Amino acid sequence: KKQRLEWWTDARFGMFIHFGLYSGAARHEWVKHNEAMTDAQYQKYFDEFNPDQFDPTKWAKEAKAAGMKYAVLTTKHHEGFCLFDSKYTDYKATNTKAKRDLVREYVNAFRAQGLKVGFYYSLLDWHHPDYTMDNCHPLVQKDTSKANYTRLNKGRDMAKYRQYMINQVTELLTNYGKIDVIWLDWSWSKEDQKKGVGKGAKDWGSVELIKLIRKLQPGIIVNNRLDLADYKDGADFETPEQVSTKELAPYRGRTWETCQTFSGSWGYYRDENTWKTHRQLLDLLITSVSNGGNLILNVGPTGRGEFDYRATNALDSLAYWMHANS
Ligand code: FUL
Repeated sequence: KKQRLEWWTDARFGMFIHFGLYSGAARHEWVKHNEAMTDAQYQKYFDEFNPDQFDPTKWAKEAKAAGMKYAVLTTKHHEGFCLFDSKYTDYKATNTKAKRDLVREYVNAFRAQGLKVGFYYSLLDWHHPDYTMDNCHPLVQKDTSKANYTRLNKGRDMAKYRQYMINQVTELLTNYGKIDVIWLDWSWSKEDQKKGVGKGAKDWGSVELIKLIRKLQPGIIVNNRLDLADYKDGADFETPEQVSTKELAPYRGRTWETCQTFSGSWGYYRDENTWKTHRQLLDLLITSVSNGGNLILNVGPTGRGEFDYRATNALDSLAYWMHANS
């Protein structure tokens, strides 16, 4: 474990990229949930998905200039849409106006810039017909009564969805060469699992998944959201999300990566006005590194596939600081 983590602990700084159908909606990657949309209502974002400015070489150059050493891209977020050409679904980028396997282009572009490549893969899936509904599903909303779950979950079969995940993780870890990080997202607390409103290791088939991952990519680094606390060859690192700089000190001595956004949401949110200042971003980086952790800073490209000017400005400012100090 120590050996496989060597490059990663040395790297310290990475780029998270959240890109999907929600990027076109431009108001949070949870928009389908937040606005309780049905598949039919969400379909327009698939029909209009057309990232004509998608150029991962540009992204990779900005990441590299800012001092980032690796990246993690959402191959599938909670909405269920796949940026890669999966054999197991039609809900994928190759079937949109993009007509391309965007994951392949990302992998090639980032590798060519000398950056390590990672995949985010959502365990939650708000599109798959066999995914059973839980308290985060767009269609559940406030009615978390047993009767509502029973009604909504009629005919859904998590065993089939587990097989779907196995198939897709196999594709991702077989068809794109060496993958350096896999970021699986996420499991509920033990209390929510006990109450029957949230999912964990049993629902995901986590032990089977991790065994498969380790078999397909022996050097890969895995985050800790599979609910594998009881399994010894489980997670490699902890993932404190959007915590303040004050909350990082207790992580000293552990293996961790704090994930952070520019403005609050992960997917592009055009009208969010809570962007961190460049000084705050620098503080986050310095505090993370000085407490012995990594920082993975997120960019949510626009629906057209570009970085928003505010993101580019922030990365430029980090690049300037890196240039002056390293
Ligand atoms: C969370 C997700 O629900 C967010 O949308 C985002 O992907 C973040 C990194 O993890 O749990």
